[in-house]
Amino acid sequence: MNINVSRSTHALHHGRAARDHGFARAFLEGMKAAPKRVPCKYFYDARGSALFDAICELPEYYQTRTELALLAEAAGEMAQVIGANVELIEFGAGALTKVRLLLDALETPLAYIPIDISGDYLTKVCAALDRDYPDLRLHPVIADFTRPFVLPAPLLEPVRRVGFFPGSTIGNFTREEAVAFLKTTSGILKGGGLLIGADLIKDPAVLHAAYNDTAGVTAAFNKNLLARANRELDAEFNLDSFSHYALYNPAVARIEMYLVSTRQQRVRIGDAFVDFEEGEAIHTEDSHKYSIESFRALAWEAGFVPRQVWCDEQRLFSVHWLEAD
Ligand code: AVI
Repeated sequence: MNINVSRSTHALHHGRAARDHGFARAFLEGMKAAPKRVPCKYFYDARGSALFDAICELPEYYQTRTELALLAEAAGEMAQVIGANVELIEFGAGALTKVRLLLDALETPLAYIPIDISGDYLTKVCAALDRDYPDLRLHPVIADFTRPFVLPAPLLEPVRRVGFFPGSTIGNFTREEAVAFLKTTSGILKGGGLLIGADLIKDPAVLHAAYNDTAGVTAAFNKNLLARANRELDAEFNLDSFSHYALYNPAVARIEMYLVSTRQQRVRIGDAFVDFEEGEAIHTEDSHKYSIESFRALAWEAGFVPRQVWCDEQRLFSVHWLEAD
């Protein structure tokens, strides 16, 4: 057993209770905004995470299987550019499925540091990883990686730290947030680099289908925000009186996701009441798509030197190696 879990200082002071409080505050503030909105990070309670895992299996949602195939095919090349004896840091680690492909190809990785906000889940998946990789030093960090966090001290000096950020989660950031996140990351990874997945601009019909699956899983994922408010905030949303609406906006190269009120209604949330016009929307998510060039430009702006890019034949998805000098 080689696991040493740490909670970053930030997570220690702003742990689960504060997160729930964060949801309450963000949700109520979002209901007062015009247009109404809720930050997409609040999708991921236990139910939302399970629904997202189901999305990743959908025939229309090409992203997960395409990225997994790219990693499986090119892990050897990726391991070459990453180099030997690295400390691998994964941002928003989740189920740890993709990293196994990388770990299998890397030459003597020294340590693996998955960062995730969901402590119970992270501890569980790390126990399984530890059984399969007994020689790897595992150091899970429970933290919201979009906010300041503390990394464990390096095992060896000088340390070569490499980041792993698959899944195109960067697409859920605004451009400004993405640049700010990458700037911070390039500082943490100085002397190493970042392997990052980015979904590509493509036929709008393909994008539209990926966020409007016929089984209705994405709709359930979107509506789970209201179900979560009912569960956690003593709210009374009638899920049948809101509809899932996702569209691709080519002018800004992003999927925009909304929950649209199908009628005029007043909804109680704890002691407060929120009014909806018929057709009024809550903006719940943006998922930005990039061209290979526009993603490389973003990386440059944030202080990385973009190097190798791997992408499937249909140009659906890309994985980038960005050097942090
Ligand atoms: C996590 N993220 C990259 C997903 C996306 O495609 O933007 C979240 C998602 N939203 C709807 N379907 C999947």
